[in-house]
Amino acid sequence: MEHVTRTDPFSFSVDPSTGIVTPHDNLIQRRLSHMNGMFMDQAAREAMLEVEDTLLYEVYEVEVPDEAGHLMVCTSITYPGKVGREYFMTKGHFHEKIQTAEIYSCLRGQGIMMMESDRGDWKAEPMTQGRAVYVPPYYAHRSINTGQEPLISLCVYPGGAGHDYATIETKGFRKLVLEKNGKPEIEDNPKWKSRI
Ligand code: PAN
Ligand code: ZN
Repeated sequence: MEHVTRTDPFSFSVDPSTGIVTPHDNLIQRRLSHMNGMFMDQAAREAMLEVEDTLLYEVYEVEVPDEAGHLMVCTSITYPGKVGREYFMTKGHFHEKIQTAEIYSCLRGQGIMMMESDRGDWKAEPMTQGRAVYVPPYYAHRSINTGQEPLISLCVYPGGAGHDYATIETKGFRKLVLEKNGKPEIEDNPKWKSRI
């Protein structure tokens, strides 16, 4: 794969049905085995893992300098499915520079962007084709696919923002999105730990 750090003007294409970016520099693939302790139903996850290490989501990245002034750009593709009652989702993270925001422009699918601030405030916004979500500074964010097709977004965030995964890995999100009577429902996470 071509690997360059772009500082000259350029353009790229985004296939809205697959989320594939052309050209791209990195492809991140996250599977069930990478999501240790993140889904509520551990037994359901283990039973699934015995059969297959399912691909949950992918990120196609365009490489630009990871420094202030640039805009990091990627697509995020979360596949449909559930672990127990919980929909497939991304790990979720705060930005390392917590005062940096992000835009998710949804190109395909149905889902929820779960956001939670370092003070414990939370908000769930719908993700659907043609709708964009603004993730403000100080908010962790996770995309959750509640539909039947891939949930695809184009993400843009400041260079140098960085990713803090450890906080969510250890404390979780305050709210979970679980299926109840065939529909997504927001429920308290029994394992959530306050950051304050
Ligand atoms: C997105 C995310 C992408 C994958 O590009 O990185 O959706 O989710 P996780 O990073 O939580 O695994 C973004 O928010 N970048 O900052
Ligand atoms: Zn982010």
